[in-house]
Amino acid sequence: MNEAVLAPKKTVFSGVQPSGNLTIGNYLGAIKNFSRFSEEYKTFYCVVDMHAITVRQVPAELRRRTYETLALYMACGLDEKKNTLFVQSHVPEHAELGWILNCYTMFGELSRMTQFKDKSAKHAQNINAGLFTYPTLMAADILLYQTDVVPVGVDQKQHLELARDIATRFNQAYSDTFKIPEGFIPKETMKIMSLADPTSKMSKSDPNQNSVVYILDSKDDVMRKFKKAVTDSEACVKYSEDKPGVSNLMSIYRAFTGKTFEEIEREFEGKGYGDFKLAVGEACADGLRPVREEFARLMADKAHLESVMKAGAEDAHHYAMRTMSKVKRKIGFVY
Ligand code: ATP
Ligand code: LTN
Repeated sequence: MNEAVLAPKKTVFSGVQPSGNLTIGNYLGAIKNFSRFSEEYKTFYCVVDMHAITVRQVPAELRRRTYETLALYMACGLDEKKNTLFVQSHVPEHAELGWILNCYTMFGELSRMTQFKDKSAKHAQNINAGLFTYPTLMAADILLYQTDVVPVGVDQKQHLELARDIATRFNQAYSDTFKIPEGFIPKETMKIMSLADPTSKMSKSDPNQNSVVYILDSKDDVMRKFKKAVTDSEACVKYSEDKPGVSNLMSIYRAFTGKTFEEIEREFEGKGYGDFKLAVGEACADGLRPVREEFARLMADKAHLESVMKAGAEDAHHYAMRTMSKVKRKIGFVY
């Protein structure tokens, strides 16, 4: 018999928080890459609502965004028949393993997480324990499914390394229990920067709406935002570390058109930033249009979204239970 038929598929897991309107950073850095794994891997894509409540959320908005994030996964090309799409709080093993892993994670390790430091500065009135232990819940998400590959943006690299450390520590204390996951961080789009401040990450929680292009922005909004994007005074389309504004726009243009930096430089030789920004806006709006249309269609049928999340949770639960029973036996719980 053909060995390839017998070999189990490798597993992919990733998650997005339903904590705001998704940006082209989320799209290019994460979601757009998810579908490349659908055929050859067993894929789990999760809407991580339990992570989202580490920051205060308006309940009705959190609920709406949970549906929207699921619909966006699907609109970005994730077929529910080929991918397990689900909501984190529907599979209780995430919280269960999260607690257990808290007991295998050091205070010092969590204190070094830059996302915790950034978010505590931003939400000084609400530095809750969940914000602090956010990375152990993320480790639980990943390790529950014996994940091989985790596609994320570069900002999640530190959390991923912690997940690997926790898994290694647990495996060494008992015996092999968890797969050690690898990150998949595509170089081309690993960090899309803010249009207003190209030295900081484009983030869905940025209060300056002009600095962020949302996946669901209208073409007019997309064009207006790119037109206003901060560049420099040189008026020369060239990729360079000391030209972060233009370089960021070039990365976005490359991601939407598939052109190389050299091709882009040639295309805009002798032309000003005005022409270039117009072209970036067009390419981005054209790339997002099918996603926006499909999203609107999916959001009009809530019952279908509910059936997708229900089937996804049942499938995920089946795999999560297997890991949980192994973990409980190893640590000495009466099981
Ligand atoms: P927040 O602003 O609320 O912290 P976020 O925009 O960083 O949120 P997440 O839900 O935390 O969004 O991230 C979802 C995925 O998108 C992650 O894999 C993250 O690495 C990726 N991502 C987020 N912003 C960017 C960006 N600007 N460039 C590339 N990838 C990004
Ligand atoms: N922490 C991630 C979201 C997230 C995640 C995960 C990503 C939660 N659990 C598991 C990959 C794998 C974020 O803030 N972007």
